[in-house]
Amino acid sequence: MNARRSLLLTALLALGAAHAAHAADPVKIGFLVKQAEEPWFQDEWRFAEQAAKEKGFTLVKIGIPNGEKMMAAIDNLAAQKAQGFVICVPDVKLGMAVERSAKRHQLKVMSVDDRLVDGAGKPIEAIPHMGISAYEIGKQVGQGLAAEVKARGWTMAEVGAMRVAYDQLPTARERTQGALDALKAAGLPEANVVDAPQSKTDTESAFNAANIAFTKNPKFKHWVAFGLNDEAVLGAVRAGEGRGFKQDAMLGIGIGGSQAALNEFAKPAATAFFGTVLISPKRHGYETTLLVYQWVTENKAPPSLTLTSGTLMTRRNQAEVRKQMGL
Ligand code: FCA
Repeated sequence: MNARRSLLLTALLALGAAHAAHAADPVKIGFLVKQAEEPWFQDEWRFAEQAAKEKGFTLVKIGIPNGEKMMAAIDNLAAQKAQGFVICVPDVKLGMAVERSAKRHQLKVMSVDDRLVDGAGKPIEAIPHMGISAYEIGKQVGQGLAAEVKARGWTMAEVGAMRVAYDQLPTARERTQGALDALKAAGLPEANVVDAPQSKTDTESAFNAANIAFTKNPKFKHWVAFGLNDEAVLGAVRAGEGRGFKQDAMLGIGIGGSQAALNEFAKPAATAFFGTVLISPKRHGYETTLLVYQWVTENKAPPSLTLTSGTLMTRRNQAEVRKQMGL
C-alpha cells in the first residue's frame, strides 16, 4: 500500500514538474490566414496583436495562400516551439490535414471565419471555431438591397440580381443564400437571379466573373449585387461602371466593413457600393487569440462554436455604426 502510494506521489510530482516546465516556456501563438493582403485579415491580425500585447505573449503571423504553404507554416510554428494557433485555411477541405498536423506537433488549434470540414464535407466538431452567422448576415444584405430598391421606386421585375458566387466555401454559399431568400421574399423573380462564379475570393476575380455575367444578361435595366465579402461586391460594382451601370442603376451591399469598404465610402461621389454588413474583426482576431492563449495557459478549451453577428452600414450611417461597434 505504502509503496504504491509513494509511487503515485512520485508520478504526480513528475507530472507537476513537466507541467511547470511547460508553463515556463514563453507563450507563442500563431495566426495563419489565407489572404494576408485582404483588409479584413489585416484587421484580424491587428486585433490579435492587441491580445498578445495585453497578455505578454508572442504572436506569429503567417500568410497561407495554399495548402503547401499552410503545412509548412504549421511545421514552422512547431519548430519555433509555439503552443497553438488560430487558422483561416485557403481551402476548408484541408481540415483533416490541419487536424493531423496539429495533433502530431501537439499544437492547440482553433479555426476562424471558414470552418474546417472532413472528407465527407462535415464540419470538424473537435476543432473550436468562430465564424459569422452567415445566413442571417446574408439576409441582412438582401433586406438592405430590397429596401433601397423600393426607396428608389425600381420594379423588381426589371432588376437583375447578381450573385457573385464562391460555392465551394460553405460560409460563402450560406451568405449568398440568405441574401437571395430575402430578395425573393421581397418580390424578386427567381428568373432574375444571375450567378457570377468567381475563381478566388478577391476583387479581381469578382470583376471578371461579373463582366461575364453582364455580357450574358443584357436585358436588365437595374442591378443589385451581393457576394461573400466586400471584395466580391466591389468587383461587381467596378464591372458595372465599365458597362454604364453607375450608382443610379446599380446597388451593391457587401459583407465586412473594413478598409476596402471605407475607402469606397470616402470617395467624394457615391458609387454603386451602397453599403456593407459590418462584422467584427475584433471578435475574430482578439477573442480567438485570447481563447487559444487561455487554452494553452489554463488548459481551458474554447467553446466549440461561436457565431458572430453584423450590422448594416451604409455611406450615410457609417460613422455612427462604427462607433457603436467600438471601431
Ligand atoms: C471569409 C471571407 C473573408 C471574410 C471572412 C469573415 O473568410 O473570405 O473575406 O468575410 O470570411
